[in-house]
Amino acid sequence: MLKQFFPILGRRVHDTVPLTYLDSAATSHAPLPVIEAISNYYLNHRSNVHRGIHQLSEESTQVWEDSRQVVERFLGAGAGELIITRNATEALNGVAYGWGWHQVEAGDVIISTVMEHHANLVPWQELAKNKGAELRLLEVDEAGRLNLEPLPGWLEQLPVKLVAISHVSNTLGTINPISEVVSMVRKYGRSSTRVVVDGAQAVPHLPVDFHSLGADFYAFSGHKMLGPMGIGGLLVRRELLDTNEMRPWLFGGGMIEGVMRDRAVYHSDPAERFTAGTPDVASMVGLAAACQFLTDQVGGMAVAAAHDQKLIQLTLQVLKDFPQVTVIGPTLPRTSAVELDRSGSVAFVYEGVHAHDVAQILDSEGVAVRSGHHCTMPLHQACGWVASTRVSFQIYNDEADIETFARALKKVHTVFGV
Ligand code: ALA
Repeated sequence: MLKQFFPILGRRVHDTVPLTYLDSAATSHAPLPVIEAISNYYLNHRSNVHRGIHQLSEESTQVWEDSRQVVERFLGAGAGELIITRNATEALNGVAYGWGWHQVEAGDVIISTVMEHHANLVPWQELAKNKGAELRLLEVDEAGRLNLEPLPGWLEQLPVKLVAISHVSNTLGTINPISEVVSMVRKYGRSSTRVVVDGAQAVPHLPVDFHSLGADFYAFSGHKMLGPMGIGGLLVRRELLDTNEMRPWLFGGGMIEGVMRDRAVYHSDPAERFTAGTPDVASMVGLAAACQFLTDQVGGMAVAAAHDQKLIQLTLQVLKDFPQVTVIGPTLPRTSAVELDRSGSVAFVYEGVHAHDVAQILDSEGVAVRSGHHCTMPLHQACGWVASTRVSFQIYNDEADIETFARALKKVHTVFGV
């Protein structure tokens, strides 16, 4: 029983009701080994990294570097390919400022999709606006899958500099075919066209191998994958670092080899070059502990993905008993030969009751979900939804949680009569 590693899941809310936590797509919980790793760092090793010639500083530097290696390996990245950030949003902004600011020019095209959460859309709007570039969005079909049909033509005919796409949609749950998109970009795009993947909702549930996916950039957050809040990363294809195509966007101490009165020489090692200022070592230690937990206690990401599929199927099954509920995103596999291409969450519209009211009733029964637009306003607008309610999962959720959710949802009907 993995729940025993998460003491917070044993608490009650509203004084009496046991908590049923189904909001892990917003933020997951951290298991005891992650909390203990952070606490152990503060109790025994806290000191600045790469700065002191004393034992604590050396220990701190060692755990910082070891943690980086653990995370790089967990995601199938090579040494130095991880830029450590506060979260996926900062990682995506890093692509905009560290790459886009000097690569994108007036007349260029940036392609994204209407299903992106705001972190993988607003930076590109800002970049396009500042550079005089055009932002084009791929649309979704009725089932909640991307319509990739226009992509080869756009890549062939337009000066496309960047394709920005989420691996898993935080609202539809759709798993996008990243390898297929990367292949299209390599086949039809220019040699300078880059692909950035927002992996915030994929890394917590799916095995992710950066090199196999073939993307140029891959962003993720620690707090959705059982790690601490305030730590995440950007994986960057090594060649882009070595050729200086991807450049630092934060400057100061720690990332330099030498500073003159009027200029500075930046560190040749990318692991250093992209770490300006004192880093959040404790959170990095916690993130590495989360990767270790997912590998050792959970049994690896294939096990996590299978567990996630089971919870999705159960949720889709219980929602069939609610004729007033419309599920958002794929509910059937694309073809009979493949698994359902969705992950992490099930969002729905409850006909006749606003999503915030649904969430409030669920909360009164101890069931924590997210309601509203989930930071995907363009998607909600495109699909004509005012708001939706989303249940989302992690490895600590079980069948009993879905049953509690289904019982609580019946109360919405009792209260609102619809
Ligand atoms: N993007 C996060 C979510 O989906 C915050 O809830």
